Parts: sequence; structure tokens; C-alpha cells
Amino acid sequence: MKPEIKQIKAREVLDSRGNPTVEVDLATENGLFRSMVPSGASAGQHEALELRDGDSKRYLGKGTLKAVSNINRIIAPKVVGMDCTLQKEIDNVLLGLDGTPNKSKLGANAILPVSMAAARAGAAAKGIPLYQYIGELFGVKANTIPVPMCNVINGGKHAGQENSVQEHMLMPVGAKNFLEGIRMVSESYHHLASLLKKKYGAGATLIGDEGGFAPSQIEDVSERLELMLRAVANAGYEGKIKIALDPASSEFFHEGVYTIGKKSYSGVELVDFYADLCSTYPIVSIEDGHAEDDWESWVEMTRKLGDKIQIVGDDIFVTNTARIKKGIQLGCANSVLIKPNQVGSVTETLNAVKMAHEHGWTAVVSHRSGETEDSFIADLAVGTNAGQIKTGAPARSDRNAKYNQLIRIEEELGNKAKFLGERIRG
Ligand code: 2PG
Ligand code: MG
Repeated sequence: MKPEIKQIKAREVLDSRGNPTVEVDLATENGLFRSMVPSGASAGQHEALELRDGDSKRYLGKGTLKAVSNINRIIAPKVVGMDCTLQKEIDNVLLGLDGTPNKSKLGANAILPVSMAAARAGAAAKGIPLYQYIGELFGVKANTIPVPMCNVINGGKHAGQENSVQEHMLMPVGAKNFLEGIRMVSESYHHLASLLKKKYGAGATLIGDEGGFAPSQIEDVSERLELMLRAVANAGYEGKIKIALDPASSEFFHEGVYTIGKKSYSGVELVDFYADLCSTYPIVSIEDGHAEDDWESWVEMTRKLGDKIQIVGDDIFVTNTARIKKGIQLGCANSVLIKPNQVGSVTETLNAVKMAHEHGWTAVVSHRSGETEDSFIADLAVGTNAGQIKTGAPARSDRNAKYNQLIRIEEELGNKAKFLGERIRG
């Protein structure tokens, strides 16, 4: 008997920022499988559409009842009865029902949670864990626990700041495994809190959307990095933890000019700014150093820094194979950020990782700034052997839901688990 999808029910619930989002319950004979969609703040212009109601009387216009209704009335009748182990077919039906290039009819937030819940049901039907099932869909033996990029200082939109680098992350590349890595980061995070409090008072340890500290007093990127490195040293991990940045520069790019704090830069000047930072600090990865359509500056950045550091495209690629392909052809970036809700289905997400890997690029699986307790991306990172994940500071349960799931998966894999450490780029 085929493992049939018996029922699909969507509802509106709350995300980590207190905004509404979509949750789906999908039932098969094996039980109930639940998924929730996250939401970005510094979202790229080319992302698939996140459908919001626009009714200012509910949730300031951010309601998701239209997406919920699209699931219950349009998607459910077509997907109920399908075999839950046929992920590609299910995703094809979802894409066909929408029929637009950016999912503007049904909303990516209607399509994705059904696609994710189907994957969970598929794993249960086969009696295997989700990461292993994703590995089968993707065509690998899933065994690589990702090195985390942990955002310990939140800036930009995630911290109510303008013209500010968004994410300052610690990467425990010197750890022997994930469990040790996350402990190293957690201890450094608490040392950072002490340093911030001592220098700027308790207000400096208030936190931003992704669980990192958001000290509005510190505008200067170098000072932020100095404090992070001092915290790492105080925790006893000097040299074992490296730095990754996500400036999210589309947010501070206006009319051809990049502005960080009070300083302005052209695209080329910004490459020099990053090159200086990289020669001063142990930076191993920079994401969205340039804006989402500034392809030329991306090429320049890659030409200058591409053999030294990982250059990750988020807003520029939006997990979309057409844009990733263009990036590969032009020679801009050498890595792709992977966010399922930017593209809107599990199959398309896997295709994006595949394209990156086939061209010798890395892929970094990522959360959104607005998250939920759904830890799907932890399994996705292991299932694709991506080797890296960014999912915030080691604080707040919406972020730690993912880290904790990775702790469980590493334990389950035992001595089969791999952790790339310094070898994140191969
Ligand atoms: C990013 C993300 C996640 P947002 O820019 O990489 O950190 O932010 O979800 O707000 O787009
Ligand atoms: Mg980003």
C-alpha cells in the first residue's frame, strides 16, 4: 500500500518576532507531521513571494490567512491522496498549482510548509530520520555535521540600526566535532557579554533578532571584531574560532553608494575595505559583501579575495538556480547561502545545493531572522552534507532548536559523523 497523505491542515501561528506565519499539519497512517515557515527582514528583492494579507486591521497587515486558505482550499484537495514518498512529484504539483515564476499566486509561505511536511512524512514512511531521507533525495550518504556560523553581534535591520554590518559570526573551525564547537561558541558568547557589560553597561548586552548582542554604541566593525576575538581568547579558544561576516550590504546600498556608519564607499572601495579587514582579522567567510544586483562588484570581490576566503551569495542568488548559474558563469562568489523559503520548495532547495557542489562551490544552509521552533534546516544541512550552517547566536530557542537537533544527529551518527572544521572549503 502506498503511504498516502490523508489530510493537510494549515493555520496561522506566531514566529520569533511575534509576527504571524504559516504552520502545516500533514497526516499519514504513520502520524502527524508539522512544519512552519520562517521569514526574513533583510529579504532579497528576487526572493519568491511571501504572501501577506495586507489587511491593516490584523497584525498590521502581516496576516497570513490568504496563504493558510490557499493551502486548505487549493493545495490540500490536490495533494491529499498522493504518495508522501514522492517528494519531486509533490513539489511539481505544488509548482503547477501556483504556475508563476516567483510563487506569487499561492505564496512561497503556502507551498514550502507543505513541501517540508511531506518530506517529514516521507522519512517516517521509510522509517528513517529526516536527514537520512533528505540524503536519499539528494543522492548522498548524509553524515556531515555542519560547522556553525554563530551570529554573536547583531547589527543592521536585526538590531534596529541603519548603515551597519548585519552579522558578526564565530565559526569554531578548530573544534573536533559539533558538540565541542557549539560549547566553544557558547562560552565565548558569555565572555563577550561580560566584556560588553564592563565597557558599556548592561544595556549593551540586549539582544537582536538572531540572539546576538546588539550594542548600539559600537558602530565600528573593527571594534566589534576586536571584542569578539578578546572574548574568544578569554574563553581559551584563540586560533580555534574564526570569523564570518554578513554585511547584508543591499541594506546600505543607495544610488550606487555603500554607507557603513558615516563612511561611504564605491563597490571597488568596499572590496578594499573587506581586504583590509581580512588582513587584520581571522575572517574566513564574507556573505553579501555587495548588493543583490551589483554583479560587477561581486566579480571584483571574487577576483581579489576569492582564493583567500569564502564569498557567499545570499540576496544575489536567493537560492535560485537561474541566478546561481549566472553567478557561476560570471565568476562572482564561490559559495551560496541556502534558505528554503527564498525559493519555496524542498526540491528546488536541493537543486540549488546540487548546482553549487557540482561547480566546486560551497553551500551554507541558513535560518531567517524571523524563525520558529521548526528545526528542518538542521536536517537539511546534514542531508546535503553542506558542511556549514548559520542559525544565529547560541541563544534563544528558535535558534537553539537547530543547534540542539544537530547535537542529537551527531550523537545518533556516532563515529560515522564527520565535522569538517578547517576544511570547510574542501
Ligand atoms: C541573512 C538573513 C539571515 P534575513 O541576511 O542572511 O541571517 O537575514 O532573514 O533577515 O534576510
Ligand atoms: Mg544574508
